[in-house]
Amino acid sequence: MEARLTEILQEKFQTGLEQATNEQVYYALLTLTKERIKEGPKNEGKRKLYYISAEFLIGKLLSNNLINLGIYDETAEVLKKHGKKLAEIEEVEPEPSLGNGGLGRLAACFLDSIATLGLPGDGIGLNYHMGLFKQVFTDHKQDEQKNPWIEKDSWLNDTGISFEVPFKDFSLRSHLYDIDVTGYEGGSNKLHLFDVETVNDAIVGNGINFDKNDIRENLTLFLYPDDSDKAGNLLRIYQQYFMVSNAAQYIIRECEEKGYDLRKLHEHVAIQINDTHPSMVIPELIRLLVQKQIDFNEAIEIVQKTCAYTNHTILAEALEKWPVDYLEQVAPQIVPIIRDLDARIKGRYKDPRVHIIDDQNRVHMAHMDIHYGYSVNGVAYLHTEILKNEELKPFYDIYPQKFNNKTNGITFRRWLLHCNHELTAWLDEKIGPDYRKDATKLEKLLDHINDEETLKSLLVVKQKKKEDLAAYLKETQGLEINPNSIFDIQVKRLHEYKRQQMNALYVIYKYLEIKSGKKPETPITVIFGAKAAPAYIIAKDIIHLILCLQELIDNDPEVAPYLKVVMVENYNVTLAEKLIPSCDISEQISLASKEASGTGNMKFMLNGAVTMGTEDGANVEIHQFVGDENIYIFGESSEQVIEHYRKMDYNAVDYYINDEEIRRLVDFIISPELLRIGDKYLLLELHAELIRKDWFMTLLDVKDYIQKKEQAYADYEDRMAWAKKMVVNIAKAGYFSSDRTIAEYNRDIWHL
Ligand code: OX2
Repeated sequence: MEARLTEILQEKFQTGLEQATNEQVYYALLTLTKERIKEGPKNEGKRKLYYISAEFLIGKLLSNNLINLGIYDETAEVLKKHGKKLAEIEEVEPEPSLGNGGLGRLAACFLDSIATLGLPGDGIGLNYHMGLFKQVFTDHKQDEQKNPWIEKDSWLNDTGISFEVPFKDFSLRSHLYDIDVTGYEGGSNKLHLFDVETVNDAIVGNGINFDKNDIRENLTLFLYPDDSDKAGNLLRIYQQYFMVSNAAQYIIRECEEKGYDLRKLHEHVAIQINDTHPSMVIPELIRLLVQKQIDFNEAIEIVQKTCAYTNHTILAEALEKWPVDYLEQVAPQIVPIIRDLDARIKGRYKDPRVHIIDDQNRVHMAHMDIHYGYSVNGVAYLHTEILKNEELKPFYDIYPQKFNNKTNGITFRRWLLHCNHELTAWLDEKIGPDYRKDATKLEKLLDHINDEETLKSLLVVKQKKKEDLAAYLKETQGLEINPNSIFDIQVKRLHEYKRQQMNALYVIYKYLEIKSGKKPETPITVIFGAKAAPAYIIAKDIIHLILCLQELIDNDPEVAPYLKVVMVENYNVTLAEKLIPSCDISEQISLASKEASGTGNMKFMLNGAVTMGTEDGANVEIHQFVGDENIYIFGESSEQVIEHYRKMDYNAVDYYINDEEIRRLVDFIISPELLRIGDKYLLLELHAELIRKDWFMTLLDVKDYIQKKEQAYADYEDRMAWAKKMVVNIAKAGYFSSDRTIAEYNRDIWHL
């Protein structure tokens, strides 16, 4: 390894390891790693999976690839010998910005596990040049900036493969780039990212503005471009159709190259439709098969036996419904197919709730997936039950056999081995390395739960990670946090249903308590990280409130020694890898029934944080695994919440009027202290929203939440008892390995 690295440095930069800069070493390691992957085994088989997704939030790849190739330690050693630190070299790598949140990160974890299990399965998506926006804070507000991440030398390999994608008035040529996906001590697969040959980065002006109508130049610029107007909606349809047409053409081409009979496509191909963004692959694949002289009815049957759909949310606004005339304007060739698919359903079922095209002439993408795919899955037990019994009940009545649950998981390579070397070493020492290949082996930890040395050394590991985070935030963001405080962390996209606003109300509560003389025994640091969709006003107001609270508390000498609030800027995978290992309390406080699964909850648990959560998503399963003693559960249940929606009996204003304590916290949002710091209009807007609308029932659960947090902070004081909770959380995390999830997908859906 050392010899080759030296050689590459000579060839590329005419320098040696000692003299090379961190940048030069990074690019040399990039080259070396790509060579190793190329020489290594590839996963193959008779049936292959194609996981189509609008997002792949893959994070930096160098360290993960080194770990998976089994050369991480060797590389670190070699570098050390020459006065270099691998951790510093990692910093050089730009983070690909190809995803938004849990859905995209899940896709990345899945690719890792698919490769690790030796299954033939590739990802297919788009190569967004600016990705999701980069978040910067100015005047306590979120600003969006472009986030270019593609460099001349990167993980992208130019394949030279290109397809023609026909739109109504023009067509576009694609260009395919591949990223190798390594498995842990296993074979590799690929992530295929399609780009447009004519894309033009230069049309992006200030912030993230660009001409939405110039499809030839803008199609692969941004992930989730603003869709608050018609041009934005059309652009999203252009992106989706471009993605799936390329996917379908690529899949057919691969099958033809291998000499497969396209009439038996389903014997060789499984397509997983990740949420509804890729749903148009169904009519597109039918169209292309018909072009290959396959009979229309037969093409439908083939596609039906090939495609499976994953649902990630019950939030109505996220279930895509495209107006037929928008589809006509973008890709008219698939509209007659969709109409035909719909007519067949209308002929069979009277119930308008299962029709594909509704009476307002909109295409319900999920409905098309369910009728014309062979599997529908939710992403956690509770979520799948809600799909079957509430949201998609009319479909479940027709096709009970299609519905199945696949509780999400996370890859332990990134979320333990890579991000927490100290905990990994501690585990190796306590229980040996078997858990690396079989995560359920973590349970062996329970044998040591009464061993004082074990508990103490675990607390030492946690303390080290807190110090690491403090140093990192100081260096990269200029934020100062106290490593001897409790780290209470909520990091995820900003959305009202996730209820960052409820956590902010807790901060207000604590601030007022401290002002009245009640000081916490151990200081508390509440950390937030979240991006708000650029057009989501209330989400941005919540960020504004948090940033105002941060300033207020920082400048109050009475409070600052005991309480600190920080919102980290531009929360992304790289930051998550630093935040999660340091966490004591993991905030998973969505309104019950609304968070389909959550995956951050699993990452925190694995790293020894204790969950503060509602009975929602995968929290329900975490609760079952760790037991009442090792999790803080609060708030109304999903049944109760669903009942409130059904009866429409939740009125935030009643809580506000009738409960003096709640009123005091909510009114603090428009207190003179905060109005002096923040934007009066935004704070008033949020205040009014909480009282008049509060769609996600913050005020319903806030008091129970406060009480449970107080309980958790009090329990934290007994360090040994707390360490036991940490041990149980780590020991029980094995179920949430994405290796388990993928094994289930393969057993029940893909049959690779
Ligand atoms: C997210 C869900 O909100 C989250 O609960 C889940 O863990 C994740 O998907 C992975 O399944 N966009 N993001 C999601 O759903 C949608 C739509």
